Amino acid sequence: MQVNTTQQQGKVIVGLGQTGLSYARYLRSQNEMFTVVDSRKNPPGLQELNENFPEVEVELGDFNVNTFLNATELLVSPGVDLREPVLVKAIEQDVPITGDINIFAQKINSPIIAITGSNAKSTVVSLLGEMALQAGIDAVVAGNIGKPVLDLLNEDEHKLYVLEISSFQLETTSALGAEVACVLNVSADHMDRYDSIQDYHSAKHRIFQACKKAVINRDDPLSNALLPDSVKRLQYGLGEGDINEFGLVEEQGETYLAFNQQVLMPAADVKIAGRHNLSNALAALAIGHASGLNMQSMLQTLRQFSGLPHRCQWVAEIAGVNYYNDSKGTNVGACNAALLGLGKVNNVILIAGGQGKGGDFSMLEAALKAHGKLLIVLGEDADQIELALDKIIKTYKVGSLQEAVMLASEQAKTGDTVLLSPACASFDMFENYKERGEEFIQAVGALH
Ligand code: UMA
Ligand code: ADP
Repeated sequence: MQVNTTQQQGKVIVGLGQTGLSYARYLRSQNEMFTVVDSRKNPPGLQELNENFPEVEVELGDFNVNTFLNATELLVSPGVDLREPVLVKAIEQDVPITGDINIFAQKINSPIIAITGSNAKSTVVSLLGEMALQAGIDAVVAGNIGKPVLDLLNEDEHKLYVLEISSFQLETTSALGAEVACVLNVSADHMDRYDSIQDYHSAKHRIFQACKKAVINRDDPLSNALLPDSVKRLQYGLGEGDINEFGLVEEQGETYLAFNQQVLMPAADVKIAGRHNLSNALAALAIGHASGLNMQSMLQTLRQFSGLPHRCQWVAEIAGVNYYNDSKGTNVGACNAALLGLGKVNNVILIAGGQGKGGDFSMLEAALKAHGKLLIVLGEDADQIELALDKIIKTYKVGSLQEAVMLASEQAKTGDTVLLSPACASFDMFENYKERGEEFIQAVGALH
């Protein structure tokens, strides 16, 4: 009798990057049979898969619809769009689809702090990870920040999981059940992946499914969750706030972080710079408080945490000009926050550009009018940025980051700030945002 091999394939891993490899390790630990598919001919995880799982069948190139329809379950990587025709067909035919966060949440018993948002996710989850450690709690940070969550299942169960979760990961998550969930903010990003901002917003709000407590950013109505009364809510924002809320208060000319309108610590003692980072500090305090973290440990962390590289990272002062690397500013909202957070009156030379992901660059008009001195654009969507903004600010187009830094240094005067905050993804010219940031740092170093 001829065996129909497609019916034997069991689970199918879609995408062979970091998540795909973590699915493979997980399924192996469960003694499950699986196939791996990737629409690229030479996906990043191929060598590792071949070395560690030589017997596993791998299908590369155009997705084969039969593989998808015959799967007992599809384990989808976040980079793969659920609007892919083969996935649409599989969903229509009720083939079960899941993602790594979904599987993880069903396997562990310890509480999860779940954080999403268009910007500030990595900063806030890192702060919370540090706060928990400072309080002596065995916590681990994972997810979109870089460590695939399923790899945590190979370790002894930790006491607390602080997860950065992207909208892509939330699309395949249906039963998170976080102890505390938060959408930090929503502004247009990944508009090449979503049909509308509403779809993007809906994906983000899946983080609240079955959560016990929700933390809401008062300053961003799109972070507000529609939840039953049984879910406790805690709010934060840059204003004073109400009873049992986190905010900022002014006393004798000084700004303080506050809870319940009572002073906690001077805002000036928060080590990470810029007003947007005060919002991030308050977010971490609110989420940490809702999770039961000790207040003194949290405040101590805010005094010590110096921020992550590539996020408004101070690089150098040369001839009275400060250079900042905000390569992780990969969308318009992030660039806007960096301009508002670091800029003084018309003293910022902004270097922007790359892959715009459908973002609306005209949203930068007000911040550039207030803080911009010059705009230098490069990369795939340079023309689009120039078209949107050259009527309000003098704009130059260049061919490389080195050229941009050189031009910026020639145009800058004492007291100015040169800011790389691209408002775009980096993949047109660089491996990733880290490589772009490193090149910027090198180019600034070469100015000495
Ligand atoms: N692939 C296909 N077909 C497609 C798209 C992708 O086959 O149409 C394949 C690619 O060929 C590649 C594999 O899928 O082989 C890559 O998978 P992936 O893009 O899901 O990336 P991973 O390596 O699994 O990394 C993912 C996250 N990447 C994305 O969401 C794009 C990482 O976030 C995350 O750190 C990692 O899982 C661990 O959880 C990165 C990211 O850019 C940092 N995230 C976006 C962001 O922050 O804006 C959401
Ligand atoms: P994410 O993980 O969501 O990308 P990061 O913490 O890595 O967030 O920060 C990415 C960029 O977002 C930073 O480089 C900065 O430009 C911007 N940013 C940081 N905090 C905020 C905020 N509260 N609101 C808007 N943008 C922010």
